[in-house]
Amino acid sequence: MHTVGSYLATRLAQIGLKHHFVVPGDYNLVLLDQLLSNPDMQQIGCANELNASFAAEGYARANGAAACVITFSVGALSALNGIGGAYAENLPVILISGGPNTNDSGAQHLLHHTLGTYDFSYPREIAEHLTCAAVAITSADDAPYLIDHALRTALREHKPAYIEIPCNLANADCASPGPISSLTLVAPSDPATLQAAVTAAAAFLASRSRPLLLAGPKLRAAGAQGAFRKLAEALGSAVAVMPAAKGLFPEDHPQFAGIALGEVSTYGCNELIDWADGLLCAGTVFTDYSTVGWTSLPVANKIIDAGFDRIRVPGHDFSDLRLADFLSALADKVQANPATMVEYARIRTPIAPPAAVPAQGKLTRNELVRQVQALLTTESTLLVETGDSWFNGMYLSLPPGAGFEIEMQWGHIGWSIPASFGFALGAPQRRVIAMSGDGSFQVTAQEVAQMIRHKLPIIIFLINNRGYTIEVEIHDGPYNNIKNWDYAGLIGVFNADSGDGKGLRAGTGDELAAAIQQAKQNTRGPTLIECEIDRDDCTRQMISWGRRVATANARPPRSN
Ligand code: TPU
Ligand code: MG
Repeated sequence: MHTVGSYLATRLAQIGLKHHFVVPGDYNLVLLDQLLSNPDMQQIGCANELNASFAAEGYARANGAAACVITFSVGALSALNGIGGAYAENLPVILISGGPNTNDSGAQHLLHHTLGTYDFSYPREIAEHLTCAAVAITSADDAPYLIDHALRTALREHKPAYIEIPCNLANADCASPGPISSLTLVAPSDPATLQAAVTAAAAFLASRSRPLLLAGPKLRAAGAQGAFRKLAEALGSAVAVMPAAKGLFPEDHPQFAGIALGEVSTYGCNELIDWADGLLCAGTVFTDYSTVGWTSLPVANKIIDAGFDRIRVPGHDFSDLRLADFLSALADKVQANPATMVEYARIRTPIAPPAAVPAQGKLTRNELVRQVQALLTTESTLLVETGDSWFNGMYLSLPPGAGFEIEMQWGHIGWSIPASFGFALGAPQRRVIAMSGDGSFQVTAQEVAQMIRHKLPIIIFLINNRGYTIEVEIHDGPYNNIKNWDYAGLIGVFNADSGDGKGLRAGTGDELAAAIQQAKQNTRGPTLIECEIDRDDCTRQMISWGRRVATANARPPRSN
């Protein structure tokens, strides 16, 4: 026999979760006991709900899905920020909230952790805006149906879901789970629509003399990386990759033509996109950031927009198709046209790696990037934080198999620390490396303590440039100065009476090289390397991008 809580635990384990992230509270304690009773899942405590939601977000990146369990209202409202991030980044993170005792709903009772009114529905109502399914269970009878509905919708849509379980129902008896395939089966594309879409797309590409492929971040949620590669190899064109899709097409592939970010693309890539007369955009997301303040938005009649479940070819709009089905079927139909590849071979000049600077000299951003590049291997996954870390990371060359994670759509500073913690638990075989600015680190620093607790050998490059430099480049003011911390010293604080975290400081190239050596040897905990660089030592790309974004932000209101 199952309880509501053990039913949920079984389902979470069945969809592949080996961990769930929690912050306890009296509304979820009985539920946490029920989840603990499942031997296939480990419960992972976090310092606060924002961090727990980002840890789950990072875990979902590594593992395909994740769960975060928090208390009613006060816990949920903090976690919902990371849930918004999971929505924006297309990750099925399940937010599970404890809820009030069923006897208090509608009984004119006031409860703690609420607004002090008789309304207990607002957390679920808010969650409705940030998830693809938000359910509040009100009886053990309906629990299996509602839990399955939320999980199934999240897995199919690659979006988060919210499940609220009253504190007096978590251990109430309920039905046993049915076959797991009822949650995970994806409906196939409609064959007639698929054929029509492929015919239209193949005709469009055949009518272009210079077709190009552009890879976007939704390729991963759509499970379409393999199909995209198959299409690239059939068409033989150059392949440009958006920063948020970095790593989804191998950078050592002969057709890889660089990172596409408007005027701050890697060398030759923007010129190639301008020169192309037909673009197949697969899983792309065009925002003010990814189009560099709307300066590189592709013209609609020049593109095929192949989205997660919608394919638009000029003059056509097909929906309810699986992107992987479309790309794979199109690969079987296209005629090879390597024109953009030939052109790219003409204009590309191999990018010289940044030169090593005198090792005793003051540490520069360039030298830091050079040493991080040398650290990357097939086993590495690099997580880069909002700020110049985005730009420091996106132009690195990924060795075959290396991973890259960026939260460019939601862009919440502080994401990378809890997300690397979650990622490392979800992918224990990977060498996780995080790059974060000082300002971002101050938002979620406590989660380094969980890396210590779980002995995760994550390497954190903490770039201390004494402030919010990305904001300086967009719009400067006194608000961009922050209180300096002893970031390296903080690790001793977190180790306290037990722990093998290491905090190191690097002010020169030599010191950085030595610190990286120590970090590699520290297999029993995280190593934070505080890299001291000048406040205005930032990428030229962030300066140009920041100016364009500022111009877009400053457009005056349209007069009616
Ligand atoms: O490399 P650098 O100095 O730019 O990075 P750092 O030091 O981490 O500073 C990041 C500054 C920053 C802010 C304050 N980037 N974006 N923001 C705006 C912002 C505010 N609050 C949240 C939750 N997310 C944001 N992106
Ligand atoms: Mg900074």
